[in-house]
Amino acid sequence: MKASPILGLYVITSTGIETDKLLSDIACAIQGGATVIQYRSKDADDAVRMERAKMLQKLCRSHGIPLIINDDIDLAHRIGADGVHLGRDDFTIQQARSMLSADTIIGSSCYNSLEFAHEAANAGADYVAFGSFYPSRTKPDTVRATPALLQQARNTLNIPIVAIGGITPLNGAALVRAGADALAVISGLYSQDDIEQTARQYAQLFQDMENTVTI
Ligand code: TZP
Ligand code: MG
Repeated sequence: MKASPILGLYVITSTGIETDKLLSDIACAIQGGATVIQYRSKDADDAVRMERAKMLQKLCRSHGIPLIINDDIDLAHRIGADGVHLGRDDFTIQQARSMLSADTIIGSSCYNSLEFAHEAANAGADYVAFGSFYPSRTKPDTVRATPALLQQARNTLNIPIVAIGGITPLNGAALVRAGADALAVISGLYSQDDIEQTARQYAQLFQDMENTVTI
């Protein structure tokens, strides 16, 4: 599945909800235009994580979009996930690559560090993520990244760039213009009553950008 680009609306699962709700929220996000899903679990035990990951994988596969597992290389390996996303405190990219198949997508959190992003790219990361760009309800204590950093990254990296942190359909346009290939979102999506419609608004930002570029 490596050919799948990390491009567009990248939706991360919500925590602290039942499996049915988790799946139905993601189904709505996909209907609205999500193009990448990440399973991020901070609360469930191993058995529940495995069950949820497999169900999400089935859902994503039925729509031809990649499922990325946050942090947990073992889980990614066991279900044959399309990808894994690593933070600075998780495994290194080299360790992940040695444990996963060559075509597994590996993403790396780079916070606000272009240097870290270059290291990740050189180590074989398939995409990098920067953030938080705006105050994040999900991760209030993160460092702040800027659109200028995205522009620099755009000019010096040739792998997809993901922006994360407090992104809404309103403030996301500036990040797409600055060079983000994908917007990763949690609360900006789930805080809204209509997840499908909100996902559509995020997806529209990429459509708008395409229209601007081709005019
Ligand atoms: N990494 C940086 S900010 C963040 C993560 C996982 C949380 C993003 O969630 P939200 O709710 O879209 O700000
Ligand atoms: Mg992590």
